[in-house]
Amino acid sequence: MVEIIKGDITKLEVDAIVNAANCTLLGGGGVDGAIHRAAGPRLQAACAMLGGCVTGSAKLTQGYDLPAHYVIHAVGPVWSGGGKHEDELLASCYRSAMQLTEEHRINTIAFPCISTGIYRFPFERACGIALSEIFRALDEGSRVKQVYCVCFSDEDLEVYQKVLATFGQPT
Ligand code: AR6
Repeated sequence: MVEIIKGDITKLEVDAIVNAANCTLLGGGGVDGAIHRAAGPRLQAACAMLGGCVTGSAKLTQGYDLPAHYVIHAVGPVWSGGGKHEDELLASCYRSAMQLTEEHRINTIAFPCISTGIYRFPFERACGIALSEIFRALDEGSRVKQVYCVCFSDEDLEVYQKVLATFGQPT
């Protein structure tokens, strides 16, 4: 089941939340900053051991002080017009995150809208890519039972739900 919800991803009681991180994995602004603040300093210490992460990929840590058990740190592309493989790199983030759910027995997962804030990826386009990859993983027999796509504003929620409706699943 895929649900689009509005809220603060750091509050969700799920097996894993996904972070919109950068290549250093050492924290930043936006949802990354919020996740690091809520998880406490042990998250930064764990991230420092990971040696960074390439764009389009993802790495996993514990959730520490978060209600979520794990954080999957995914590095989305910076939008620079669409000619630098941004679509493929964003899709690859979602695929990498869904792959980690298989390896770590994750049944419930929440994604923020990766790359659509500081990295400026066009929002509606990002929603379509996210849902394509999420539904592909579910169709291929993923163990995940529940996926939340978390929006931070009413406007984003409305757009994301409109895109979900085009995938044939009721909102
Ligand atoms: N819960 C859910 N969504 C949120 C939250 C929250 N607490 N806070 C922000 N968003 P961004 P990016 C939404 O900028 O574009 C960092 O510095 C926000 O409205 O967090 O991938 C990293 O270290 C937007 O829709 O991530 C990188 O350097 C979405 O989360 C860079 O920003 C993603 O916005 C990554 O940029």
